[in-house]
Amino acid sequence: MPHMRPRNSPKDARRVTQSFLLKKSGAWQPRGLWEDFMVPFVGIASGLGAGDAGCGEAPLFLHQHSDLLKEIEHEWVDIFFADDFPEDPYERCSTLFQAIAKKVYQVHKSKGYLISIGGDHSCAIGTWSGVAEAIRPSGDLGLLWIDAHMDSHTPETSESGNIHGMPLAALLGYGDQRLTQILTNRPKLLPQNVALIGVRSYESGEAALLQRLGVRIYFMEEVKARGIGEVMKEAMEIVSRNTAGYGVSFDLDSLDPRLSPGVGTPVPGGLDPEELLASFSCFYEHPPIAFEAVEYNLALDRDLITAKLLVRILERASDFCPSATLLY
Ligand SMILES: [Mn+2]
Repeated sequence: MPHMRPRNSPKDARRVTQSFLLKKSGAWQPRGLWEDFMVPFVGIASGLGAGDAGCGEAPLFLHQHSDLLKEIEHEWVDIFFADDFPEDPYERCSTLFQAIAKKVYQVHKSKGYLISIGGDHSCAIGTWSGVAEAIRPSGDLGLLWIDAHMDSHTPETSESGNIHGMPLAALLGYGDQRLTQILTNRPKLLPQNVALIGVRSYESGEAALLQRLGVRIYFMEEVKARGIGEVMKEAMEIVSRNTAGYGVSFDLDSLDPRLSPGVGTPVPGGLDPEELLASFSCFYEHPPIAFEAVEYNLALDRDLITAKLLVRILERASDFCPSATLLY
Protein backbone atom coordinates (compact mmCIF):
# COMPACT_ATOMS: atom_id res chain seq x y z
CA MET A 1 0.00 0.00 0.00
CA PRO A 2 1.61 3.25 -1.12
CA HIS A 3 0.70 5.23 2.00
CA MET A 4 2.63 2.79 4.20
CA ARG A 5 5.90 4.60 3.82
CA PRO A 6 8.39 3.09 6.23
CA ARG A 7 10.32 5.60 8.29
CA ASN A 8 13.97 6.14 7.55
CA SER A 9 13.67 4.50 4.15
CA PRO A 10 15.93 6.04 1.51
CA LYS A 11 13.96 8.84 -0.10
CA ASP A 12 15.06 7.87 -3.60
CA ALA A 13 13.87 4.33 -3.13
CA ARG A 14 10.52 5.65 -2.00
CA ARG A 15 10.30 7.82 -5.10
CA VAL A 16 11.19 4.96 -7.41
CA THR A 17 8.44 2.84 -5.89
CA GLN A 18 5.90 5.61 -6.21
CA SER A 19 6.94 6.39 -9.81
CA PHE A 20 6.49 2.76 -10.65
CA LEU A 21 3.00 2.73 -9.16
CA LEU A 22 2.11 5.89 -11.03
CA LYS A 23 3.41 4.48 -14.31
CA LYS A 24 1.49 1.31 -13.76
CA SER A 25 -1.70 3.26 -13.18
CA GLY A 26 -1.20 5.31 -16.33
CA ALA A 27 -0.99 8.49 -14.29
CA TRP A 28 2.69 9.00 -14.97
CA GLN A 29 3.66 12.62 -15.53
CA PRO A 30 7.30 13.48 -16.00
CA ARG A 31 6.92 17.02 -14.69
CA GLY A 32 5.61 18.47 -11.49
CA LEU A 33 5.42 15.04 -9.98
CA TRP A 34 7.45 15.60 -6.86
CA GLU A 35 5.31 18.43 -5.59
CA ASP A 36 2.62 15.85 -4.95
CA PHE A 37 4.81 14.20 -2.35
CA MET A 38 5.01 17.22 -0.11
CA VAL A 39 2.84 16.89 2.97
CA PRO A 40 0.95 20.18 3.31
CA PHE A 41 1.48 21.92 6.67
CA VAL A 42 -0.82 24.70 7.83
CA GLY A 43 0.56 26.68 10.78
CA ILE A 44 -1.67 28.57 13.18
CA ALA A 45 0.53 30.91 15.18
CA SER A 46 -2.04 32.04 17.70
CA GLY A 47 -2.53 31.65 21.43
CA LEU A 48 -5.52 33.97 21.38
CA GLY A 49 -7.97 31.27 22.44
CA ALA A 50 -5.82 30.43 25.46
CA GLY A 51 -5.24 34.02 26.48
CA ASP A 52 -1.53 33.13 26.41
CA ALA A 53 0.81 33.81 23.50
CA GLY A 54 3.04 30.85 24.52
CA CYS A 55 1.59 28.13 22.34
CA GLY A 56 1.24 30.47 19.38
CA GLU A 57 4.98 30.20 18.76
CA ALA A 58 5.07 26.52 17.81
CA PRO A 59 4.61 26.82 14.02
CA LEU A 60 7.22 29.57 13.76
CA PHE A 61 9.63 27.59 15.92
CA LEU A 62 9.24 24.53 13.66
CA HIS A 63 9.43 26.64 10.54
CA GLN A 64 12.66 28.24 11.71
CA HIS A 65 14.19 24.94 12.88
CA SER A 66 13.54 23.01 9.73
CA ASP A 67 16.30 20.54 10.63
CA LEU A 68 13.86 19.08 13.16
CA LEU A 69 11.49 18.24 10.31
CA LYS A 70 14.10 16.91 7.89
CA GLU A 71 12.52 13.43 7.82
CA ILE A 72 9.26 14.85 6.50
CA GLU A 73 8.88 15.97 2.90
CA HIS A 74 6.61 18.86 3.77
CA GLU A 75 5.68 22.32 2.63
CA TRP A 76 4.22 25.11 4.71
CA VAL A 77 1.26 26.22 2.65
CA ASP A 78 0.49 29.03 5.07
CA ILE A 79 1.04 30.28 8.61
CA PHE A 80 -1.84 32.22 10.12
CA PHE A 81 -1.69 34.94 12.77
CA ALA A 82 -4.49 36.54 14.77
CA ASP A 83 -5.16 40.24 14.23
CA ASP A 84 -4.54 42.64 17.11
CA PHE A 85 -7.95 44.26 16.70
CA PRO A 86 -10.79 44.46 17.52
CA GLU A 87 -10.53 43.83 21.23
CA ASP A 88 -13.30 41.22 21.39
CA PRO A 89 -11.56 37.80 21.22
CA TYR A 90 -14.63 36.21 19.60
CA GLU A 91 -14.42 38.65 16.71
CA ARG A 92 -10.71 38.08 16.26
CA CYS A 93 -11.00 34.31 16.58
CA SER A 94 -13.88 34.25 14.13
CA THR A 95 -11.87 36.17 11.51
CA LEU A 96 -8.88 33.89 12.07
CA PHE A 97 -10.92 30.66 11.89
CA GLN A 98 -12.69 31.77 8.70
CA ALA A 99 -9.32 32.35 7.05
CA ILE A 100 -7.94 29.01 8.28
CA ALA A 101 -11.07 27.13 7.20
CA LYS A 102 -10.97 28.64 3.70
CA LYS A 103 -7.35 27.64 3.24
CA VAL A 104 -7.84 24.18 4.73
CA TYR A 105 -10.86 23.66 2.45
CA GLN A 106 -8.76 24.48 -0.65
CA VAL A 107 -5.73 22.46 0.42
CA HIS A 108 -7.83 19.44 1.33
CA LYS A 109 -9.74 19.58 -1.95
CA SER A 110 -6.50 19.52 -3.94
CA LYS A 111 -4.24 17.31 -1.79
CA GLY A 112 -6.65 15.09 0.10
CA TYR A 113 -4.64 15.45 3.30
CA LEU A 114 -3.02 18.08 5.49
CA ILE A 115 -1.41 18.59 8.86
CA SER A 116 -2.44 21.59 10.90
CA ILE A 117 -0.10 22.83 13.64
CA GLY A 118 -1.37 25.15 16.37
CA GLY A 119 -1.55 27.27 18.21
CA ASP A 120 -3.97 26.80 21.04
CA HIS A 121 -6.70 24.23 20.53
CA SER A 122 -9.34 26.78 19.46
CA CYS A 123 -7.74 26.61 15.99
CA ALA A 124 -9.49 23.24 15.64
CA ILE A 125 -12.63 25.20 14.76
CA GLY A 126 -10.89 26.51 11.64
CA THR A 127 -9.16 23.26 10.70
CA TRP A 128 -12.13 20.92 11.01
CA SER A 129 -14.70 23.34 9.60
CA GLY A 130 -12.54 23.42 6.48
CA VAL A 131 -12.07 19.65 6.30
CA ALA A 132 -15.76 18.92 7.04
CA GLU A 133 -16.96 21.15 4.21
CA ALA A 134 -14.29 19.85 1.82
CA ILE A 135 -15.50 16.27 2.17
CA ARG A 136 -19.20 17.15 2.55
CA PRO A 137 -20.13 15.91 -0.97
CA SER A 138 -18.89 12.44 0.04
CA GLY A 139 -20.37 12.39 3.54
CA ASP A 140 -19.80 13.37 7.16
CA LEU A 141 -16.53 13.91 9.00
CA GLY A 142 -15.47 11.80 11.98
CA LEU A 143 -13.05 13.13 14.59
CA LEU A 144 -10.78 11.59 17.20
CA TRP A 145 -10.11 14.15 19.91
CA ILE A 146 -7.04 13.17 21.97
CA ASP A 147 -6.90 15.52 24.94
CA ALA A 148 -6.65 15.80 28.74
CA HIS A 149 -9.72 18.04 28.56
CA MET A 150 -13.11 17.96 26.86
CA ASP A 151 -12.86 21.41 25.23
CA SER A 152 -16.64 21.36 25.06
CA HIS A 153 -17.69 24.49 26.89
CA THR A 154 -20.11 27.08 25.65
CA PRO A 155 -19.76 30.71 26.78
CA GLU A 156 -22.53 29.96 29.33
CA THR A 157 -20.71 27.05 31.01
CA SER A 158 -17.13 28.33 30.81
CA GLU A 159 -15.70 29.94 33.95
CA SER A 160 -12.52 31.18 32.31
CA GLY A 161 -14.20 32.29 29.09
CA ASN A 162 -11.18 30.99 27.16
CA ILE A 163 -12.10 29.96 23.63
CA HIS A 164 -9.64 27.04 23.61
CA GLY A 165 -12.04 25.37 26.07
CA MET A 166 -14.85 25.54 23.46
CA PRO A 167 -13.76 24.16 20.07
CA LEU A 168 -15.39 20.73 20.23
CA ALA A 169 -18.73 22.20 21.34
CA ALA A 170 -18.51 24.76 18.52
CA LEU A 171 -17.81 22.05 15.92
CA LEU A 172 -20.85 20.15 17.22
CA GLY A 173 -22.89 23.32 16.70
CA TYR A 174 -23.07 24.65 20.29
CA GLY A 175 -21.86 28.03 21.47
CA ASP A 176 -21.35 31.50 20.08
CA GLN A 177 -22.47 31.84 16.45
CA ARG A 178 -19.18 33.44 15.53
CA LEU A 179 -17.55 30.07 16.31
CA THR A 180 -20.26 27.68 15.12
CA GLN A 181 -20.89 29.29 11.74
CA ILE A 182 -17.47 29.13 10.12
CA LEU A 183 -17.79 28.66 6.32
CA THR A 184 -21.37 27.40 6.71
CA ASN A 185 -24.18 27.61 9.27
CA ARG A 186 -24.47 23.92 9.94
CA PRO A 187 -22.74 21.82 12.61
CA LYS A 188 -19.46 20.40 11.33
CA LEU A 189 -19.63 17.20 13.40
CA LEU A 190 -22.38 14.82 14.47
CA PRO A 191 -22.02 13.53 18.05
CA GLN A 192 -22.05 9.86 17.02
CA ASN A 193 -19.02 10.47 14.79
CA VAL A 194 -16.79 11.82 17.58
CA ALA A 195 -14.67 10.09 20.25
CA LEU A 196 -12.48 11.62 22.96
CA ILE A 197 -9.41 9.86 24.34
CA GLY A 198 -7.36 10.64 27.46
CA VAL A 199 -9.78 12.92 29.30
CA ARG A 200 -8.99 13.53 32.97
CA SER A 201 -9.83 17.17 33.69
CA TYR A 202 -13.22 18.70 32.95
CA GLU A 203 -16.07 20.75 34.33
CA SER A 204 -19.67 19.72 34.82
CA GLY A 205 -21.21 21.97 32.16
CA GLU A 206 -19.18 20.56 29.28
CA ALA A 207 -19.48 17.00 30.56
CA ALA A 208 -23.28 17.42 30.68
CA LEU A 209 -23.34 18.61 27.06
CA LEU A 210 -21.29 15.66 25.77
CA GLN A 211 -23.29 13.21 27.86
CA ARG A 212 -26.58 14.60 26.59
CA LEU A 213 -25.32 14.26 23.00
CA GLY A 214 -24.08 10.72 23.64
CA VAL A 215 -20.47 11.40 22.62
CA ARG A 216 -18.15 8.49 23.44
CA ILE A 217 -15.47 9.52 25.93
CA TYR A 218 -12.54 7.29 26.80
CA PHE A 219 -11.50 8.69 30.14
CA MET A 220 -7.92 8.16 31.26
CA GLU A 221 -9.13 5.54 33.72
CA GLU A 222 -10.50 3.38 30.91
CA VAL A 223 -7.39 3.93 28.80
CA LYS A 224 -5.22 2.71 31.68
CA ALA A 225 -7.43 -0.30 32.29
CA ARG A 226 -7.73 -1.45 28.67
CA GLY A 227 -4.54 -0.10 27.12
CA ILE A 228 -4.27 2.70 24.56
CA GLY A 229 -3.89 0.26 21.65
CA GLU A 230 -7.29 -1.36 22.18
CA VAL A 231 -8.98 1.97 22.93
CA MET A 232 -7.51 3.67 19.84
CA LYS A 233 -8.71 0.89 17.59
CA GLU A 234 -12.23 0.96 19.01
CA ALA A 235 -12.39 4.77 18.85
CA MET A 236 -11.20 4.70 15.25
CA GLU A 237 -14.04 2.33 14.40
CA ILE A 238 -16.55 4.75 15.95
CA VAL A 239 -15.32 7.78 14.01
CA SER A 240 -15.00 5.94 10.70
CA ARG A 241 -18.16 3.81 10.85
CA ASN A 242 -20.65 6.26 9.32
CA THR A 243 -18.33 8.87 7.86
CA ALA A 244 -16.57 9.70 4.60
CA GLY A 245 -13.33 10.01 6.54
CA TYR A 246 -12.01 10.89 9.95
CA GLY A 247 -9.43 13.29 11.34
CA VAL A 248 -7.26 13.32 14.44
CA SER A 249 -7.07 16.38 16.67
CA PHE A 250 -4.15 15.81 19.00
CA ASP A 251 -3.63 18.04 22.03
CA LEU A 252 -0.14 17.59 23.47
CA ASP A 253 -1.59 17.99 26.96
CA SER A 254 -3.04 14.49 26.57
CA LEU A 255 0.49 13.23 27.27
CA ASP A 256 1.74 12.75 30.80
CA PRO A 257 3.45 16.02 31.82
CA ARG A 258 6.27 14.07 33.49
CA LEU A 259 7.19 12.78 30.04
CA SER A 260 6.15 15.86 28.07
CA PRO A 261 6.46 19.15 29.99
CA GLY A 262 5.98 21.67 27.17
CA VAL A 263 2.22 22.20 27.22
CA GLY A 264 0.05 25.10 28.30
CA THR A 265 -2.35 23.27 30.62
CA PRO A 266 -0.61 20.19 32.07
CA VAL A 267 -2.70 17.60 33.92
CA PRO A 268 -1.00 14.70 35.77
CA GLY A 269 -1.63 11.08 34.85
CA GLY A 270 -1.69 11.27 31.07
CA LEU A 271 -0.78 9.09 28.12
CA ASP A 272 2.62 7.53 27.66
CA PRO A 273 4.09 9.04 24.46
CA GLU A 274 5.70 5.77 23.30
CA GLU A 275 2.51 3.81 23.82
CA LEU A 276 0.52 6.47 22.02
CA LEU A 277 2.87 6.45 19.03
CA ALA A 278 2.66 2.67 18.89
CA SER A 279 -1.15 2.83 19.00
CA PHE A 280 -1.18 4.95 15.81
CA SER A 281 -0.25 1.78 13.90
CA CYS A 282 -3.95 0.90 13.78
CA PHE A 283 -4.42 3.94 11.49
CA TYR A 284 -2.57 2.16 8.68
CA GLU A 285 -5.62 -0.04 8.22
CA HIS A 286 -7.83 2.98 7.68
CA PRO A 287 -5.78 6.20 7.53
CA PRO A 288 -7.06 9.57 8.77
CA ILE A 289 -7.75 12.28 6.17
CA ALA A 290 -6.14 15.10 8.19
CA PHE A 291 -4.17 15.52 11.39
CA GLU A 292 -3.81 18.39 13.83
CA ALA A 293 -1.32 18.92 16.68
CA VAL A 294 -1.85 21.75 19.13
CA GLU A 295 -0.87 23.40 22.43
CA TYR A 296 2.91 22.99 22.26
CA ASN A 297 4.38 25.60 24.61
CA LEU A 298 8.04 26.25 23.94
CA ALA A 299 8.49 28.43 27.03
CA LEU A 300 7.49 25.55 29.31
CA ASP A 301 9.45 22.83 27.50
CA ARG A 302 12.69 21.36 28.93
CA ASP A 303 15.54 20.43 26.60
CA LEU A 304 13.04 20.32 23.74
CA ILE A 305 11.59 17.07 25.12
CA THR A 306 8.07 17.88 23.97
CA ALA A 307 9.28 19.45 20.70
CA LYS A 308 10.99 16.20 19.81
CA LEU A 309 7.87 14.21 20.68
CA LEU A 310 5.82 16.58 18.55
CA VAL A 311 8.19 16.01 15.63
CA ARG A 312 7.91 12.22 15.99
CA ILE A 313 4.13 12.51 16.04
CA LEU A 314 4.22 14.70 12.92
CA GLU A 315 6.50 12.17 11.23
CA ARG A 316 4.02 9.44 11.96
CA ALA A 317 1.08 11.61 10.85
CA SER A 318 2.91 12.35 7.57
CA ASP A 319 2.95 8.66 6.76
CA PHE A 320 -0.81 8.81 6.28
CA CYS A 321 -0.62 11.38 3.47
CA PRO A 322 -2.14 9.51 0.54
CA SER A 323 -0.23 11.49 -2.10
CA ALA A 324 0.32 8.62 -4.47
CA THR A 325 -2.95 6.78 -3.97
CA LEU A 326 -4.89 9.88 -4.97
CA LEU A 327 -3.61 9.56 -8.51
CA TYR A 328 -5.10 6.14 -9.18
MN1 LIG B 1 -7.50 20.68 24.01
